[in-house]
Amino acid sequence: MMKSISLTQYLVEKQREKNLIPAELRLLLEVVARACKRISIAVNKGALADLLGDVGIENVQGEAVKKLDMIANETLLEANEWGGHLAAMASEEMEHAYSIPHRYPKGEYLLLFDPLDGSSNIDVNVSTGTIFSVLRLPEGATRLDESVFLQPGSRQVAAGYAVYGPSTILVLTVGDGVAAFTLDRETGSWTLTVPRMEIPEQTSEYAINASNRRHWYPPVVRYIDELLAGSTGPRGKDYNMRWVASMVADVHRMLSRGGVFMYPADARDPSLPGKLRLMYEANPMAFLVEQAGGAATDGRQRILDIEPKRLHQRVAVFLGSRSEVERVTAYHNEHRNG
Ligand code: AHM
Ligand code: MG
Repeated sequence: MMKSISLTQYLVEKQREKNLIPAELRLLLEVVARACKRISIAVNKGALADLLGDVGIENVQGEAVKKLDMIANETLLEANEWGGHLAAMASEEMEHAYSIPHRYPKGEYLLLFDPLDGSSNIDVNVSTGTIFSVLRLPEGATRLDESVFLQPGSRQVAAGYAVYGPSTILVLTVGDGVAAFTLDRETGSWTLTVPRMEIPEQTSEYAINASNRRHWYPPVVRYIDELLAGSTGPRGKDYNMRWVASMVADVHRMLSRGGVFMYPADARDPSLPGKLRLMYEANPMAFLVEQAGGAATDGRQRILDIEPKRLHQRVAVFLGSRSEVERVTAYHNEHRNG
């Protein structure tokens, strides 16, 4: 039988081989993984522990907060505030950055997260997940406010997600490929199950919420219509569509067997450049996807090159198999250039 490798062993070895994970970063990643384990247990208990349904308030995005959204957020904050590895945290569920309480030492990293992504799936027993992104505190930063987080995604030192599905799986990059760890509920440990995830360059599967079609801009309509035309259209082959409405689950499928995931900007509210949030949804997913050999753009430029202006800013997202992302991005550029 093959010897199993734990998350801790993987992190220690990555440090030994490539000097990529200093002790503070390892502590941070292990604490995040431990918090995800707790969240997984809560998601799993669901109605048995009266954990389904809304809290009765709206978050900064104007969305109803679910009980599990709040529990996941508090779990991540509590787990991470005392270790001395972080300078501050930011979350989809909190309007402002969270400073580490004065009673604890501060470290040099910043943690951003979407504590429970895909919240609309909580009450219907469909996969949800936690997405996280790790940045360094900029040198010379004096105030630990929102501004310290406003760094392009290319500066992330680590990113990942946990998907709470039939298995709980943690997918992680520290900038040297993407690895997946499955939670062994009997031993409580994260076990390396996919040492290197790779997205095939070609695909015949895509993910988009097609109910928004009437709001899409022309490049998206053009691209999707070509996929729908299948073997009788310009692409000359049939495509399959899947939409879980949990970005973690859709991206996990894509990292596992290829595909292209899209949440474009649309005409519903022209002031919003898409639905997904740059700092704790698009950036960490773009980092993972690029590390797995795929591509990620907003229809114009590489997501990881975007200079963020606000903590909760939204962005259009096209990510996955390189050839498809390049094509849909080219359609946007052609449209812009008339
Ligand atoms: P959330 O962070 O509030 O859960 O919203 C993000 C989710 C993504 O996981 C998913 O891809 C998308 O919203 C689904 O949107 P829609 O409801 O339009 O299908
Ligand atoms: Mg989300």
